[in-house]
Amino acid sequence: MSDKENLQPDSNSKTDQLSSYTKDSEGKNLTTNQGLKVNDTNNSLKAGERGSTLLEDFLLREKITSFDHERIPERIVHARGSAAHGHFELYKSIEKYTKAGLFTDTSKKTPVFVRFSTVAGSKGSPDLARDVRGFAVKFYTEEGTWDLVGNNMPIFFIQDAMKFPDLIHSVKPEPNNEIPQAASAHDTFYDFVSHAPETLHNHIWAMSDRAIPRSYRMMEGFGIHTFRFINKEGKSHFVKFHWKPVLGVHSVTWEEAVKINGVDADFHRRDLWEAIEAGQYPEWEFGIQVVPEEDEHKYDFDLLDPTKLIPEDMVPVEIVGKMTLNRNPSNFFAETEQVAFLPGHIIPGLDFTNDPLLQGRLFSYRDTQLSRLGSPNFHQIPINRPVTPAHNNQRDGHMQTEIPKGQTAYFPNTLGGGCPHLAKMAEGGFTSYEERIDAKKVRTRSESFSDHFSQPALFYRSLEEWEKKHVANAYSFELGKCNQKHIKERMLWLINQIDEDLANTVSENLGLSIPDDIEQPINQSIGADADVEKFQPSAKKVYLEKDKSLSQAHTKFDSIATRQIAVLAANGFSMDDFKTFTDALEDEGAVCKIIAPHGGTIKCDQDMDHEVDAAISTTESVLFDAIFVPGGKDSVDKLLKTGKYSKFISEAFKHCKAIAVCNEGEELLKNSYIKSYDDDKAVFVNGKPKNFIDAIAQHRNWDRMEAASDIPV
Ligand code: HDD
Repeated sequence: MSDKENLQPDSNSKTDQLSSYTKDSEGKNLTTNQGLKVNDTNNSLKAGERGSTLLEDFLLREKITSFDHERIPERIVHARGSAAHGHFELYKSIEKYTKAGLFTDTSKKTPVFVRFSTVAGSKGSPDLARDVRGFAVKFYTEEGTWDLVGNNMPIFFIQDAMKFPDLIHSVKPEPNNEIPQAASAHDTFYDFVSHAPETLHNHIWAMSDRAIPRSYRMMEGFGIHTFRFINKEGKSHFVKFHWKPVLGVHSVTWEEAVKINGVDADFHRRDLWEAIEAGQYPEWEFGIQVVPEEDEHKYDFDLLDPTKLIPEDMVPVEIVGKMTLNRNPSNFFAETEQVAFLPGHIIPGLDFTNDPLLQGRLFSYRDTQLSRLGSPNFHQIPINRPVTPAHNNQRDGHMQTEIPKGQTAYFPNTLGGGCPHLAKMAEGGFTSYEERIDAKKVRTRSESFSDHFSQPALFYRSLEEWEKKHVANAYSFELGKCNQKHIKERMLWLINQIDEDLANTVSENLGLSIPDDIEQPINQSIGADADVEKFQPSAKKVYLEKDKSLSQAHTKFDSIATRQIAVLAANGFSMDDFKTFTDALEDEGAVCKIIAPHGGTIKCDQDMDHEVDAAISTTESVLFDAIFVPGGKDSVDKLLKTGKYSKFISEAFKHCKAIAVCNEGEELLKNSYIKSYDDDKAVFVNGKPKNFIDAIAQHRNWDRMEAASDIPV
């Protein structure tokens, strides 16, 4: 602990607390960890100029020992992640459902720390892997810390925590050769998936565009499990939690994802960081789906089954608050790496349900922090400290940093005045919801968990044609990467249970036929002596034809804020064109970047210097949302001489992005691989900035997808 950093204008109880732990070396001497001022940190102590290094060299030993132990184990899952600080605000009290302070007092701003992640890859893996994204939120409330540890998909792969190690072992790199990194497209994953039909729902989401988001800022978040809200009267309601991004839900295409991973493996990390640094704070609205206790058995699926969502058409999401991320961490390791999320961290007004996946998580997360952070005192690490004081009789352990005073460390006591004393419920004391239980102790799975096909089918039916095509391509890619024919055939049989057209397309791409007489996909989620017939997946049901919320075609398309626009220009570009477009784009919050044949500056036709944001050799089309080419003969002639500009614009067209060109700028379109753009609703030749802006807000012109697919870049 040392110098206080200046409090920032957006400070809150958590950032104030963290500031007392931050240190700033500006203007300070270099010292040892003991505060001894160091005169030379470049040379070890030697027996003569060319002699051996002395054991005595305590400066060398301290420096090297610290370095040798810098690394801690990476997270077993979700190792790759990025995080930010912010706050949560409540729009309206929901005290009829919960007594939690953050949900009843609209004047409160609750500090949050949020970490986004991929699941399968290592800490250094690329951001654009096809994968589920973690969406973990730590609410530092006045009643204690609440961790909502969710994902960007509303369901999970498995129904019981007991299978989690199997799921993860199957998707991680194969144990004999540690291949492939951050990829599910391999035999062991599909060996597992094809024998565990409960995975199919989350799996089809992972095959959809949701698994390759455009930005962390443009994806939804879900608590997944059904939780309980408990109100002041002690009444319980079931609840599912949702985060809805204010910028809408948008993704890149698989082909872009593959390229982005090569060009900028930190694409999502950089995007989050830069948006916050630029003051374009990411925001999500917080929504709840509430189901009264008495409706627990009303649905065609079991609310305790984490592989099922509650369609929003059946139970609408009620928006009750908003989260804003407005501050980047000061230190990646201290905050983003050391933050420890535990689904078991809850507060009065919330409780768990018997979802068997959630129940197992309640054990796993505390346990994993012990090996990751090394001590049961991980809650004392600044980022993990609650903003309310913690008092109990837990003591000692590695890296204890607190000095508890007094003679007693037990309860009850008289010598310590009975302190710390228990909290009555009226004082905010936590008690578990008194759920009635009258059951046999059994190791089994509920039969109500056996419907594995209805919801993947609902998801697929709800998608637009372009989304369906992406799903078919993803299955074809992933299974195409598998070597074992029997695994692919089993998968084809299962996909066929979801949708026949989908299975036909994938089978054609794989060059395999869909087996109609394979051994039934015996659900291996049962014990060796269980009644196999009883646990077969039940027949597909259609209780809802479509649910709009499942398709990205129905998200928000009303903003171009934070969108990255490449302005292709060289010396002599038209200042009028440039100003007309970039002013309009920047007024709407877009970020325009000049991509020139070289770095430094370029001159416009009015002889003004303009800073170049990137030389064409250092950047790629896939990093941008749209392209603008101002006119100016000299400029365009230079661009035409550099082949990469043609690739740049062709690629943007292929990926269905908006393109605007002015005057001579059209030559770039004519000299690209684009065959026809006359009738394209997102290509503008001497068009109005407003129309270009509207097209960018649409994210992509998917109507172009088929026509652009033969572009060879
Ligand atoms: Fe988990 C990390 C999300 C099931 C065991 N999980 C972790 C993180 C997220 C999730 C977002 C990263 C947190 C961070 O940023 O530090 N996990 C989920 C969701 C699940 C889920 C949404 C199902 C609904 N997880 C799950 C199960 C188990 C685990 C069933 C074990 C039985 N998860 C872990 C873990 C991790 C973890 C091994 C690794 C690092 C950590 O906990 O802190 O304990």
